Amino acid sequence: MNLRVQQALNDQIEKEASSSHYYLAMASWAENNGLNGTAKFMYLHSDEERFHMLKLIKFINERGGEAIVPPVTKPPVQFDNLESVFTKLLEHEIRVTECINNLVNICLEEKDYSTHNFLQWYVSEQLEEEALARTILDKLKLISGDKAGIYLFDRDLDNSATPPKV
Ligand code: OFO
Repeated sequence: MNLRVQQALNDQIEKEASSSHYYLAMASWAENNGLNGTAKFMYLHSDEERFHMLKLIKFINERGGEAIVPPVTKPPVQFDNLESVFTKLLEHEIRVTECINNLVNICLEEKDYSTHNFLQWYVSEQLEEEALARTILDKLKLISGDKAGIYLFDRDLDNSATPPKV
């Protein structure tokens, strides 16, 4: 496969692995702070990012390229509060969207239309993830640190979290 595209896809594998680890750290923090609904949401989100990584690995290898499994960097252990967790999640997703857009652009420059087509799934996924993060953050801003509100918010997340799409 085109080596520039392969390198860019391998870079994206690293981003998806880091995302999975980042959300795993958020899940663990939430679990340790009595926020079981948030923990469930983040564990599932972490699984989803791992699935995004696997999908890239398989795509590269199936096309005769060489996927590289990256080392993972240590994510934070502590977060200030729930609003800060979801603010970081949204900021992270916005950065990932920029990376996906850049990747799509490389495919166009290299005239690799099948990888371009494959990446459209990621383009839609990023739109959904950003929208979800914004909706959750809007709710947290309404609650504004109110303890009863946080209890109900966390319970709602517990009821709404669903396993990743595969
Ligand atoms: Fe992989 O979708 Fe979020 O980062």
